[in-house]
Amino acid sequence: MASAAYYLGFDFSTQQLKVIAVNEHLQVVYEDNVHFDKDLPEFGTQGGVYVQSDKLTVISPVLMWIKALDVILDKMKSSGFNFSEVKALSGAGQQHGSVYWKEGTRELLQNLSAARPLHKLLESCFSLQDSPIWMDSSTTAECRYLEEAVGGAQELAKLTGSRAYERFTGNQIAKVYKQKPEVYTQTERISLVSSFAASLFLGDYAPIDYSDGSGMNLLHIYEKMWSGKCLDACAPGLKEKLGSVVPSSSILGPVSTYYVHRFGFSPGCKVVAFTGDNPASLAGMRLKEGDIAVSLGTSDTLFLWIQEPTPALEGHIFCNPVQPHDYMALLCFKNGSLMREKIRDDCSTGSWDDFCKALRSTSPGNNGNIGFYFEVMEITPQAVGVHRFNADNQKVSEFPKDVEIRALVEGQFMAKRIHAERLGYRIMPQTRILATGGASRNLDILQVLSDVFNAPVYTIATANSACLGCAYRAAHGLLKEASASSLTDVIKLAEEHKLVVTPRTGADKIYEPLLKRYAEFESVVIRESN
Ligand code: 5FX
Repeated sequence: MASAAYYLGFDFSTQQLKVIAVNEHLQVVYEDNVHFDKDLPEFGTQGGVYVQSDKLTVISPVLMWIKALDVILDKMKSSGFNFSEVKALSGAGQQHGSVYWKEGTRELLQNLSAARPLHKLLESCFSLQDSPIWMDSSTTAECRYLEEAVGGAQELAKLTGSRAYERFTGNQIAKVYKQKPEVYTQTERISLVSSFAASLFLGDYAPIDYSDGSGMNLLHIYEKMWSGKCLDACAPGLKEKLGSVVPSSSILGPVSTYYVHRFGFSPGCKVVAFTGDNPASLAGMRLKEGDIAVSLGTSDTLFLWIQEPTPALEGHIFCNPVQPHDYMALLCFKNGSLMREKIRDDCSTGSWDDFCKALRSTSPGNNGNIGFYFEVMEITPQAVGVHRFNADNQKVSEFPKDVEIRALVEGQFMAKRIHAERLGYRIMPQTRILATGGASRNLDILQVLSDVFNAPVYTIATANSACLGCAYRAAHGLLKEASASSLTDVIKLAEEHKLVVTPRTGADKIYEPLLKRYAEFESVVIRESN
């Protein structure tokens, strides 16, 4: 019998460690997880983190992540998973978090004894036991300093893809250097959660990949090199501590002999660079050039595949994890389902059926009526409150209920299109909108999405998309060596996305002028909110 080929994807996310194995047809053959709070109660985390008393500092214990890896591999072994068939593995980590390896650890990593679990072997290898993670917002001073050092927020965005954000790693490193200089001095290597996890498999320090590296406010996203200006503004001697950066689909080397002896991995099993969870999701959702994924959840998130980005003060541009010459953008809108549910309750007595009837009984363009609905301070754009404008461009205090419902849904999607285009996104003839999340089950909402973007909408299942994306990336990393194929070629094997709606004829003519007006009113709303 021909031997199987398995590819493993790991996801070191905030609350749990997940693993997925796919076979050579990219079908999932194994899935498991270790939940930090529940399965590793000895660390006493809540939601996988410790929130400090200032409520701004949020950290996670590094050894918890390592122990979770011990536990998940033991579980796989006891369930009979055949590690010897794994041809390649890759993984994802929550973005922005940083790990501080103590002086002298590289040698230890290179000589791991297979007789002991990793968390015992690496017990005293970190100069910081608790890692700052993406939920941390304690570095406002460092952010302002960095922006000033490079000539302003827009300049920093032009270099690194984002203005300074508290959770971005450069600002976190600057805080460690300032507040704990002895820790910084003792540190031999600083990893992201992703490259830290890759290092565990590699038995050596793994380089940071371009895509996750873009979430640090340190990487020049066009030159794909650390920006000297940014490094200097954060801490001295930082370049040496960060190591090199590599394309996200690079093969880093074979798996450490630790895994060969302890779990029966093949010595030929390759470790493909790990990346951030959002870039990994882009791979898992199987986005292609020009595609856009819209996650319609509590908050709405947009993942865009962009070729020529124009970084702005809102949103993030990352190097593309799948195609190294391209980019991806991430945009977050806080008032997503929260707002849709509020208007459903106010205007259609809590019934989605009535909400949809209202969408069907009103026409695209809403006869020129436009609304902004931000129950809480929005991220994109920074604005708050409810603002309504009628066809004569006058501010009005209310709309009839069905007009209100359409104004909300059209407004939410027009904002997405406008902000996507500001980041350099262009709708192309082959563009697909991949919709996911709770509201993607509602075809009338999706019809508006399709009309506003003038593109077909497909629905996709995204449970564990980061983890699955890494199993795909592991396969791609290996196969591209042999045949120079793209991830798109590799994932042809996976199930097709389902086409659910196409734009109505003439929608583009209606929304073109409306989008212009929406953008103008948005500036008014931002001014009024501040
Ligand atoms: C992205 O910029 C984020 O901060 C989060 O989505 C984390 O990656 C979650 F893990």
